[in-house]
This record gives sequence, C-alpha cells and structure tokens, in this order.
Amino acid sequence: MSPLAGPTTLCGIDLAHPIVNASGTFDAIAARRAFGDAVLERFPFSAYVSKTITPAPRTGNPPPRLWEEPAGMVNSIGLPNKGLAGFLESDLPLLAELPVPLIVSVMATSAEQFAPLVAAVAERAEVAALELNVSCPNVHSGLIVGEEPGETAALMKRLRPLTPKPLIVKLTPNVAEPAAIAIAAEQGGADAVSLINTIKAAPTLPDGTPWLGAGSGGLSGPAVRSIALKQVADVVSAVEIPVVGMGGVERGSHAAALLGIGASVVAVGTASFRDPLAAERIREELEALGAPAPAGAGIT
Ligand code: RRO
Repeated sequence: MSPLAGPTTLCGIDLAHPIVNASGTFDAIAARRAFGDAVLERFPFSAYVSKTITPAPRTGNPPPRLWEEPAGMVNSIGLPNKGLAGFLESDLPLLAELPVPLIVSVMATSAEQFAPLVAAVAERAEVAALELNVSCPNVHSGLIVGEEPGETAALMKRLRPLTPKPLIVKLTPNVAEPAAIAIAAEQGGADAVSLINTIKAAPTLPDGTPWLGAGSGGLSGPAVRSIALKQVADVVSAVEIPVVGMGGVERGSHAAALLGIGASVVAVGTASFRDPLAAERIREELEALGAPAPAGAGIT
C-alpha cells in the first residue's frame, strides 16, 4: 500500500487509512440493517463519525429538506436525532460494533448545555473521540461559538477539563476567517479541527419562494471543493494540531489534494449519498496515486 493511503493516526487514534466519513453523511446503522454484516466486513472508513447529537431529541426541519444543484446538494435537515439518552441507549451499542474507532459528533446551544453532553459521551469506553459541531448552518439557535474566536475559546475553556479524550472542533466555512476560529480552538485545547461544514445557501423558486421548508440550508459536494481547499490550506498554516479536511471529495485525486496541502485525514461526505462505497473507491484511487498532488497540479 502506498504511504499516502496507508495506516495513519489522528490524535493518537490508529487508523488503517486516512479516509473517514463526514458526520451525517453515512448512516452505518441503516446501512447494516439494509446490507447486513457485509457492511462491517467492507467498512469504507477508517473511523466512523456519528450524526450530530444534541442534549434533547429533535425532529429536524420541515420538508422539503434537500435540493440538488448541478454540482452539489443543499440540505436543510435540521439535526433530527434521538437526543443524548436515546443515542446512548439505542445507537451507541450498535455503533460500538463497527470495526473502526468511533467519533461522536455533539452539538448544543450554549457551553453550559454542551458540558453535560460532552461529559456523558466522553465517559463511554466505546467512544474514541468527540467532534464538537459548532458549525451547523441549519439550526437557528443564536449559537455563535463557531463564529467568534472569543466564544470558541470560552467553549473550550468549559469543555476541555471534562475529558482527556480527543476533542475535534468542526469549523464553519461561513465566516471571513476560519483560521481565526481554528487558532482559538487550538489555544483552548482542541486536539484537532475539521472543516468544511456546508456553505449557507437558499435555493429559490422562480416566484421567489424558498424551496426548502426551513428557507435555507447548506451547500456541499463538488461545488464547494475549491473553497474547502482554500480554507483547509489557511487553517493548516495557522495551527499545529491535525486538520481533518473535507469538501466535495469524489476521487482519490481530491483526497490527495487535501493531504497535499497538509490535511492529516480526509472525510468523504456527499459522495457517499450517491454511492455508499464511494469512500472505498476513493481510498483505492488514492492508493494508486501514491503521492500527493504537487501544489498547483490540476484536479481531475
Ligand atoms: O442536520 C443538519 O441539517 C446539518 C448539520 Br447538524 C451539519 O452540521 N451540517 C449540515 O449541512 N446539516
């Protein structure tokens, strides 16, 4: 296996290869229900990042929740989830059976609500690391922890003492300088940052009415790839901690480009909706490439 697609580590967690999933884009429990244990035998990711959970259950946004673009997709899912208690009881035992380390994505509307969620998830032996989602474009909570460096720092100050487990801060692309948020996260004790989440978007019908039930959503897929490359490069040069890069990865060469600019690990997101085994193909293509794309090389 080429070094590019070979074993690696993220925050001390051993990974068989550098391809993980973007939170919320691959439902491992539903996949196993549909395809059986073949999903475990041929699991496409080297770590599994759960869909984001919140302290209390949420039903999510009103439909429609999806809009297709020529080179992407706008989602307005709105964080439907069983809440902490439901997750611990129903989902965690199933996710613990996956053959890879488990990273649980969490979100709350204030540092005080984040704290018990992080503590309860982190104390579970099945959980290797937590991703702090401070970047969802679809929940209008007034939460600005991911948009103001001072707020990010305050969040980390509250959460960092709660667990020695790795805390990965998921950054929003919807700010002028994601690197400033990344620096605040690092200074607050984050072990890694991940980016990009989706870019705010509002598909609109010819009569001016919004398509999405919630009015707006977040754009992902190939359309955002070069934005992700810019933001990941900026963040990589601003912090010492590892960076999980994602945004429109559909081929091995796209993953190579993110690794080539300094991402430690690459996440596959929207591509998995079209093909649940896209990440496996992307890893194979990455392996065949063997070396990072030189800076400025064309992306095919
Ligand atoms: O559930 C969602 O609507 C959602 C989340 Br939590 C997120 O982090 N990013 C996104 O595009 N959608």
